Amino acid sequence: MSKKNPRVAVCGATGAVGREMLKVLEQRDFPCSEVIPMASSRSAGTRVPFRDQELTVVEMKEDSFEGIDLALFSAGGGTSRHFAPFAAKAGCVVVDNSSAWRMDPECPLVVPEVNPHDLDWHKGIIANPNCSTIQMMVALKPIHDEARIKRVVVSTYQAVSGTGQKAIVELENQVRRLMSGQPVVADVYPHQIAFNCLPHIDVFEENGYTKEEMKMVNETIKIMGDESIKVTATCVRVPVFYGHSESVNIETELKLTGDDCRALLARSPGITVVDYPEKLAYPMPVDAAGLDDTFVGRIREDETIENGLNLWVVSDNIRKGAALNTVQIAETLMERDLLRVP
Ligand code: 25A
Ligand code: L14
Repeated sequence: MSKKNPRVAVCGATGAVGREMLKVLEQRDFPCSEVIPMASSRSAGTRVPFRDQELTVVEMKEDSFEGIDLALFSAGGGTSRHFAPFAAKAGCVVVDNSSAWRMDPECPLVVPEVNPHDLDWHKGIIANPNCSTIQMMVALKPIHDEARIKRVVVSTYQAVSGTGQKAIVELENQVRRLMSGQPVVADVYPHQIAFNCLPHIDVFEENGYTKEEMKMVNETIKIMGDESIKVTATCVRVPVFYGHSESVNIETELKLTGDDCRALLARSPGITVVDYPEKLAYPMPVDAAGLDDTFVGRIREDETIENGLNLWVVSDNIRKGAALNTVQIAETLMERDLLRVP
């Protein structure tokens, strides 16, 4: 890479994740010579805050990527499938938040704490995993290295911000209407989300699981680079604004006591252990919102099997689950001198 700082495009800059990307680039003082916010024609001309200025959003087009070194995408799967190849063709490295490229064998799927080495073989498009998968990988990788995970049973409690800005507004509006005795309006979700739980995230597949559940199954295997790990998931939308929570039950080959696990996770990157039941201290989404780490607590041995553990894992889905992980991938590319399309 040339020694000059890269020009960076944020594609989908007006969305919940895109706005957070701008914030994370600013907070981490990401070395860039320029930031160009892009979105659909609907939002071209709107202004987004960055550092002490406001940047004007430009419409993303096929030829928008000339002279841009790095594009951080969060504009939905269809948009990404269409535009990312144009960017890569123009020599711009893409880090994409959507599900479009995750299972493509040509595209690394990366959590920097877990598999940074997979960036070495990128061909221009790198995928950022699903938010629920990312935080589970951060928590499980140290355990897998130490005791080999055989099977994972996970249930998620996912915030509405995962669906984007429009879902945040829908939950706010439903709460307001219900508290003033008016009937709810549901546009984004198929049912009322305020004061409710929906065991349904993304679309249903033929096997009866949702696409979100199958992402956790398939992405885990790709990120861990281990086809022997069995994962089964139930993904649930809950009326929380920011922060996904997960109840994770694991079975390991080797014995790891609760104390071993607590000590192991406490010294692992990107994790804060919050596990003081006597003080009623455990991870919660309202505490994790706006923070970078993955928080793990309620660590207990599963007494029904020989080598098993239960964990409660919480992280901000818009930060570690999306914008932060994307920027960390970009930072790792720079560190490894990989910011170029081979
Ligand atoms: O297909 P997938 O992978 O499953 O992804 C589907 C959705 O998931 C979100 C993302 O929502 C995406 O739309 N998402 C993706 N990865 C995620 C992850 N890892 C993830 N969520 C969590 N974790 P989003 O809200 O973050 O981003 C939407 C952005 O995409 C832009 N976009 C859509 N089509 C586009 C396009 N950009 C370029 N070309 C296209 N063809 C979209 O642009 C948005 O920036 P937009 O400006 O048209 O925004 C649509 C309308 O949204 C409203 N709005 C946006 N932000 C705000 C807002 N209103 C109020 N306040 C805001 N802050 C506006 O009304 C605008 O018109
Ligand atoms: O990244 O919470 O695959 O609605 C799909 C569903 C992002 C979040 C993905 C949600 C997502 C999402």
